This record gives sequence, structure tokens and C-alpha cells, in this order.
Amino acid sequence: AQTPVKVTVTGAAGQIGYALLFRIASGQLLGADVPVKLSLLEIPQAVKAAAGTAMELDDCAFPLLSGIEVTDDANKAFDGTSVALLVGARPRTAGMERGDLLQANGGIFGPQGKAINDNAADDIRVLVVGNPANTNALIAQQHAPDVPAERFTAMTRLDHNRALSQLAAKLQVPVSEVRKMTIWGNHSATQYPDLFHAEVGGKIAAEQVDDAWLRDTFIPTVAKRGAAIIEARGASSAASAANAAIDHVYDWVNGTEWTSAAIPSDGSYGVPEGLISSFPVASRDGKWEIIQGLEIDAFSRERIDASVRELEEERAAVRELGLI
Ligand code: NAX
Repeated sequence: AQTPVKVTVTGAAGQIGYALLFRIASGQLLGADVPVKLSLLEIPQAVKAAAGTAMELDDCAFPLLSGIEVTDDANKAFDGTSVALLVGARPRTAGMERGDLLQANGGIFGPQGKAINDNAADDIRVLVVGNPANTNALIAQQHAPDVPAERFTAMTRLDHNRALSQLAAKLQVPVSEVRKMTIWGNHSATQYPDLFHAEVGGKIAAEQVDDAWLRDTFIPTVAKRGAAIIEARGASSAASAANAAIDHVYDWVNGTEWTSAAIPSDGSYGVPEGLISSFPVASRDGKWEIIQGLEIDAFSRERIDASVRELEEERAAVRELGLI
């Protein structure tokens, strides 16, 4: 039998953690034939709650789950791990400035990056879900100089899936008929969901919807969907975020022709090198590759640039705070 793959989930006692862990243990993260060992990392106050979730995982008797550990020690949690899902983060609370938010998250993602650097397996893949996800991923990456930079990624797959769903509903087609969707930039309200390369029935999506819908309905609906979920549920997206994290890692490991992921820029499409920005990507041989050669018109250029500018500002702010 195959050796179990260790998967670490931070913020394991939170609501995304609760929606994520059972799906990982059932084989949906890596594949139905890959046994997994789970490590649940939490802050000391939440270790007991995470241990309760571990009890429930035991009670599912998942055939692929070969062990569970619960800890508040990052070195232990990341020891020998191959997949790190960094979900736990410091949320923005009332009256908090951006600098305070970045500072608080730097205090989490810097040490976790170092613990990954010092302890993880050679094939480590990191997905940051906790917000501000792109910049938290950058902070973790900068504290892990021995890990190849491209192993640090941030999640825009939820935005991607939201865009697929909104477009499919508009054109009254199954989501499976939408191809080549792309989210560009930051996982924030400035993100740019691009319909000029997306295709439905082999034809460009932007040509099948009117300009006003694309500009005034589609883009803001996708970009502000997180806030709309909070408004409706009284809590932020959890199951859909967990689902997107599963999609991201599954495709990274098993391959895909086209999706969206925030990965370190190599300078493609004018995105400054090193920024962890969302691109159209394929995954081949276990590696993300930016899809090249797309023509970017003025409308798209302006929106990509605005989101990338925000990422540059966040990078400048964390540099100034000495977090990277
Ligand atoms: P919860 O507040 O339910 O859970 C967060 C958990 O993280 C808590 O149990 C907390 O104790 C733990 N935690 C805090 N600091 C930690 C540390 N240093 N080490 C380990 N654990 C730590 O939040 P939840 O709804 O699960 O959301 C988690 C994060 O995902 C938030 O930052 C949220 O903003 C972000 N999201 C990102 C999305 C994306 O698309 N990239 C979408 C969904 C979600 O909003």
C-alpha cells in the first residue's frame, strides 16, 4: 500500500476547517487511492475544539485516513508535511487599519513559513486561504528560503468558481460548458474576472452577454460575492471556500488545462515579478504554468493593473513593517 501523505490544516477548528477536513479524509483532496495523515494546527485556546473535530473524523472510519494529530506547535504540525492549507488568519475587526491587519497576519504567516521551511517534506505545496491571502502567502514564502518559491500559492479558486456559476446562470448553460475562465490579480474586491477569454459553446463569453451586464453586474457580483454571503448567512463563506481549496490542490497535483490560481509572478502580463497574483494557469507534471499569449485589451488591462497595483501596495506595506 502507498505511504500516507501528510496534510496540515491551520485554523482547523474554524468554519472552513470543519467543511474541509472531512473531504480531505474521504480522499477528495489528493485522490480516492491516496491515504492521508491529517495534522490540525490551532492556537492553544482552540486545540480542544479541534480535538473534538478529530473525534468526529475518527467516527467516520474513513478507510483512507491513517492518522490525525492536533497541536498548537507549528514545527510539529508541518513536520514531514506535503500539503499545507493555511486557513487560520487574523480577521479584520472594527477600527483595524490595514497596517494593523498586515502586522497581525505577519505574526502568523512569518513563523508558519519558517516552520514549513524547517520541517516540511521536499514536495511541500502550500495553499494560503486566510486573508489577505495573496500577501499572507508572500510573507510565508519569504520566510521559507529553502522551499522553491512557486510552492507558495494563494486561493482565487472560489472567485473562479463563482464566476463560472454566474456566467452559466446568465447564459442558461451547465457550468461544465464554460471553459477558460480567469480571475486576475488579488483575492479582494479589485479582482478581475475575465470574460474576454472565457468560452461557452466554443465562442467567447464576452460576445454572448451585453457590455453593461459584464461591467455593471457580472464583475461586481463576483468580486463582492463574499460580502453578499455574509449578508445572507450571517457568516462568511465556508463550505464553498473549502470546496475551492480542494479543487485547487487536486488540480495542482493531478493536472488541469485551465483554471485560476494566485502564484508567484514571473513577470508575465506585466505583473511585477515575485508578486503572488492570480493568473490563468494550467497544471502539468505537478507544477502550475501561467497560460501565455492571451491578448489583453484596454478594458482588461486597466482592471488587471488596478488589482496588481493593490498587491504592490500590500507588498510595500509589509516591507515597510519589516514583515518580509
Ligand atoms: P474562523 O474564524 O471560523 O476560523 C479561523 C480559525 O483559525 C480559528 O479557529 C482560529 O483559532 C484559527 N487561527 C487563528 N490564528 C491561528 C494560528 N496562528 N494558527 C492556527 N490557527 C489559527 O474563520 P473561517 O471562516 O474558517 O475563515 C478562515 C480564513 O479564510 C479567514 O481569513 C477568511 O477571511 C478566509 N477566507 C478566504 C477565502 C478565499 O477565497 N481566499 C474565502 C473564504 C474566507 O473568507
